[in-house]
Amino acid sequence: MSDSYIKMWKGLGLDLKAHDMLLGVLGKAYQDIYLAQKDRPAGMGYFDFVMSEVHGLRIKELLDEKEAGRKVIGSYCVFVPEEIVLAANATLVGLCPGADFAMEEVEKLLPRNTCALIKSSFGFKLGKVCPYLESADMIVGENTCDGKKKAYESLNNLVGNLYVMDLPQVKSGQGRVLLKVEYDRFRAAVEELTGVSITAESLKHAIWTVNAKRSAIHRLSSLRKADPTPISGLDALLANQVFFYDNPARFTESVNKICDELENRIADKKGVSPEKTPRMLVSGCPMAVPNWKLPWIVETSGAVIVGEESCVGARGTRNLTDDSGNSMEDLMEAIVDRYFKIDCAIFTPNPERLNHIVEMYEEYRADGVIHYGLQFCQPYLMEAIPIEKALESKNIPTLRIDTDYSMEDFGQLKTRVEAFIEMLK
Ligand code: BJ8
Repeated sequence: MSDSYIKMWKGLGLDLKAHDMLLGVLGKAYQDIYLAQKDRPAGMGYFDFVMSEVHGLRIKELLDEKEAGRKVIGSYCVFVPEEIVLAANATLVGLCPGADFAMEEVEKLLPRNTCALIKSSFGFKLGKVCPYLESADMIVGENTCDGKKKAYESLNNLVGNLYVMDLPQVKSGQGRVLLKVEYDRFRAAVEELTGVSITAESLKHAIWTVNAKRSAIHRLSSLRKADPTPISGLDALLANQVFFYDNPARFTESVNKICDELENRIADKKGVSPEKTPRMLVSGCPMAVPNWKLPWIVETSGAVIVGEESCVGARGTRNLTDDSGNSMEDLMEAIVDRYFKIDCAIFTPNPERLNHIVEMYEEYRADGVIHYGLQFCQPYLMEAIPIEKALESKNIPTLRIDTDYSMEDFGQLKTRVEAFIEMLK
């Protein structure tokens, strides 16, 4: 590791020993899970590079931006509108981690039966191993599930810059009004933080930038409908994960470049697995870096993942924002319209999500659905049961999995996934 990175991490207050350990585990997992795959598109080289520098070069870029006066805002949820952040000349980064860390310390602050996503967010703070969190000028929490809502009260004691966004739980007229009020309040808070007044022009420009990023991901997703599929689910998931960290314009360009390559692969009938390999749709809780356990199991058990109905996937990127308005009010309304469509399980009732799962199952020509729920995640685990029933009534084979970030259930999960795939053949 270069001396300048060590200095940089020290400056951010990271625990160098713990951080080294984390990078060691991450590097090994990446090697075993990602680099061991065969026939990867050459364009994935960019994402391999990004991952190898995820705590290095990208952090240096953020710190350079900060030095030049730009602010960094961290978020834990796809309800935080990147458009507003970019319009104020700030950068948005995702903060959700996908690995357990400092669990003993975490369980002094949170009950054991808290989902792994929330626990790991605390673990990365308490263990002092997340340079994104430590670089952020503002950390945005959101009132989504009860776990997050209450956890932010405790997080507030650990960080000095938490901003909490309230969110509706019902898709009603009043719910939409609340979202609009909260997005206006957020806009004002971002303006205050950055000292930049957002204009209709800067907001419109930011909408274009984020739409371009989402369109590139839509293009990538759509190419996965081909059989044989030209890219593994693991690699497509990685692109969806990097979505939350990378410079938006560079990300868009890199994804589009991969798509050019995938189009050629499809024309040549070249896939990552043979034609007629069982195709899976994964639906449920978001998978943050380096949570690759389930896709790794699926894709080393004779199937390929063709879509993610997840916030790190289609749920997070599905809709574009209407950019036709020319006033601040019209553009803010368009942003509210776009985000209000997100079908997170915190909403009640939430029928859109089931419709989207069925739609994706058909469009991506999947053979089965794996519902992925994190243990103790009430919204998704509660929804999983009626979803499984509804899918089965439509003759859509479904496997319901509850798991966490540990590797303890790896063997048991693999046996269940293999049996499911066998049944689909
Ligand atoms: S919009 S899915 S990113 S809230 S896994 S912390 S729900 S107990 S992550 Fe999410 Fe926003 Fe919704 Fe998407 Fe709670 Fe469940 Fe834990 Fe979760």
